[in-house]
Amino acid sequence: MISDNKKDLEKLHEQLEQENMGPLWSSIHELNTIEPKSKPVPYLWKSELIKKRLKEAEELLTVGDGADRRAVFLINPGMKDLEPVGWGGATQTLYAAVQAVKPGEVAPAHRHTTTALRFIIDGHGGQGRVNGERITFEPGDFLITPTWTWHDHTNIDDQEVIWMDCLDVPFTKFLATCFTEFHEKKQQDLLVEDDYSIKRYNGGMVRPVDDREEKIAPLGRYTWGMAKDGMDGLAQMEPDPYDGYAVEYINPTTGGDANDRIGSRMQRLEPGFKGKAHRHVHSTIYHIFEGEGYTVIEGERFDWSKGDFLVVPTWCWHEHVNTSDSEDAHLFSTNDLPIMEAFNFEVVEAYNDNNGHQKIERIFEPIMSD
Ligand code: GTQ
Repeated sequence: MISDNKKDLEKLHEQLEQENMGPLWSSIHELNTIEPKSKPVPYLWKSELIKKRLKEAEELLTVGDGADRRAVFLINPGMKDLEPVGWGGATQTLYAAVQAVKPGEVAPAHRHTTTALRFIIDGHGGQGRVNGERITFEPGDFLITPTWTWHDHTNIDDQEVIWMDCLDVPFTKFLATCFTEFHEKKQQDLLVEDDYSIKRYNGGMVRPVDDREEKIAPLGRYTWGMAKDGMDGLAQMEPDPYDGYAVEYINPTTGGDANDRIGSRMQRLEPGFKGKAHRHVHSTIYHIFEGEGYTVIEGERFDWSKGDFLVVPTWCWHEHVNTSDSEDAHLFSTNDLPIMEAFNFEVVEAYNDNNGHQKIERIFEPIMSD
């Protein structure tokens, strides 16, 4: 029984709050949720808007001369009160940003315990140095700089280069586990020949014999061609009902995710593909690399096209559709599956009603650039 003396109960609750305590009897359902309740909400950022703001930043700051990086990060509206110091959070674990490097700029070398990866969106002169290796960046490439690996970036072309960054910032900030170290030099020294790790993995699924031992970043660059070949193979068969032809980037010495705490995928939705809905505990950030279509999340339709970013938070029903009848759609995505799996949290559920499709009840209106 809980007393019906509301006044005295409220007084006790206030008293507890002032004394930095709380009444479990009135908040137990907030603690023990029947199912996961995500603070981050389904959301979409348009490419044009992000690019416009990046362009404005180009006028205002120079990378390597005052600014360490030029990147605009995504803040999930549901995360706003969780991240009062401005470090961004697209989901409760993952941070994403779009970074621009102008010709000749050098983003200085550093390393951090937060884990990082990049997906090249546009431009041809991008280069990175990772633990002493110079790595070429081309559009469609996926690059990793896992925990505590030195990294700096530059652009040797005459056109700007832009890419997506994804880091586990919200996760490491919440745990307060981030250490960062700045390199004494702006660009770290080259210790091995250029594209060393790419040459070592030229064969794809055969590895140099000394990589029997586990390494954190045996391969630094996964080219668009590798992902494309993988999807081309799958495309000779029936697509997965939820994700079409989807591959994940793996560490060839462990078979696990390429990046230690972030999962990454590339998926092809063939023309007219209409995926079925499911939900899972892990959260996902999608970058539309090519194509157009929409994703229905919890009954809301999110229309997307090339360059947009979309978030599917924890435990939200979602299904993807390619609206083109002639062009493939390619979605790059990052997820927190490695974190969920490490703690046995992952659960997947298929949507069984209505032949696997949600009813579209709302259409999301993104903020557009003016
Ligand atoms: O390029 O090293 O978007 O350290 C956030 C933190 C990019 C980077 C980000 C970083 C970087």
